[in-house]
Amino acid sequence: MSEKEIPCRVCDAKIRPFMTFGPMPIANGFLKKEETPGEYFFEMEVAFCEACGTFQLAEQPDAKRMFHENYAFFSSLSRHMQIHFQKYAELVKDRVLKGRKDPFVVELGSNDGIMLRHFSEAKIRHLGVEPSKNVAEAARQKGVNTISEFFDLALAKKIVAEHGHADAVICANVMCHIPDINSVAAGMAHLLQKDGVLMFEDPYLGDMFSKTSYDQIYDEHVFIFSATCVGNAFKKHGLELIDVLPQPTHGGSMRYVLAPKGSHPVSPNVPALLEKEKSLGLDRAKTWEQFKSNCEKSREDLNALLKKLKKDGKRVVGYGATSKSTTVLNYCGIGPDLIEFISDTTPIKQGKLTPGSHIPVKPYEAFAENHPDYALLFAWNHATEIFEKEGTFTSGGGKWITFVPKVGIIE
Ligand code: JHZ
Ligand code: SAH
Ligand code: ZN
Repeated sequence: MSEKEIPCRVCDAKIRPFMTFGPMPIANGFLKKEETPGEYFFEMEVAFCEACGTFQLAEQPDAKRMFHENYAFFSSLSRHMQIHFQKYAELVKDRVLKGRKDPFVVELGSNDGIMLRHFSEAKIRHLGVEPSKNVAEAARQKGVNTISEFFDLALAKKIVAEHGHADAVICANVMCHIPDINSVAAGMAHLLQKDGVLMFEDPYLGDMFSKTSYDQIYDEHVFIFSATCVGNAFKKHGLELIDVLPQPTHGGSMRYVLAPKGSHPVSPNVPALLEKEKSLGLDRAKTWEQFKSNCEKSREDLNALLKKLKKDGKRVVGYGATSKSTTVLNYCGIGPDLIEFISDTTPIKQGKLTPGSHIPVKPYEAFAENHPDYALLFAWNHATEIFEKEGTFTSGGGKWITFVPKVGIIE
């Protein structure tokens, strides 16, 4: 336990970091060789607040260092995620918008328009709030109305003044990125109609614990949420958790449905999940001590496996230069001596080095045209989609290495 005391970002209780992952660069800060001398690092410590059940980073780099005109994550590159967001949009239309006159939908972190395009195509009034200008522009190209701003209470007021209140506010993998959750929750309460609905999904704390998927923790993810913490954080602002819907995406996520208190019935799923989180001890500091030792074991095992393969003269490359891999590589101290390169389909990442660990990122062809002996699956959350298309790698004798839930070679 660190000496340092910090205020909990949700409830202001005094808490202490229980673990550090060491100095970390910007997870999506892929860089050229000549940029490596000035590379930015912060100490990535995590803390857990027992008073409100919130898992959080002690320090997060400034938002503008992470989200800008060269943001490296484009949502639409995964075919399975395209289908996921089409279904999410259908659910919002059916469950929230049906029967409403000229409804208005706002999405935060709308990225390249992967979800909002389904509202745009259906001619539904919509607005994307997307501060990273390059991905916002990709969304506009798809006909998605987008403003490049960071959402907070002040922006919520501006949106209401210009467009009126929203029937639905939707988000995916963005709520857990915004440090001032009280400003966001107050902004949501202001933005929503009296009977409006807020839906958001993020990687789920229960999955991170059970799978030791510590790679969900990086600069952008200032929170790893549970229903306990979300319920507490939004209650103060008059919003009530009315449903929780587990999702298989991003290694196990939870979709939270909230609404102004008393405006909608509360599903029995909510008390059931709150009870389950208690029985699993997700709200206790002791659990996070266990998580810490699970992370240390995972780090030892991954290093041992990669060092053995190197000694045996095997070629190992990485598959998917994910944000998550920045945590794995820097926490485990793995560099280009153990991993030859990482293959990734994102043009803006290619030809650059991975943050901190400085492993070259190469286009997919570098993998496909010269299969290695082993591929370390950094994009493990997309395993189904990837295995579907990489049959020739395994049929040719190639093997996958994973580290979630345990380090090992997939036989
Ligand atoms: P992927 C990002 O996380 C960052 P990351 C962010 N913080 C977040 O929460 C989630 O997204 C939503 C490549 N790829 O989805 C594309 C292939 O090369 O796991 C991507 O660079 N071949 C906002 O970065 C990366 O892998 C493929 O076949 O951890 C996947 O990144 C596929 C499917 C992907 O998100
Ligand atoms: N929803 C997409 C994109 C997630 S990436 C998906 O699930 O695939 C997270 C996005 O949130 C980034 O594009 C980032 O620019 C955006 N973001 C970060 N801070 C934000 C804020 N304060 N308000 C709105 N969007 C934000
Ligand atoms: Zn707290």
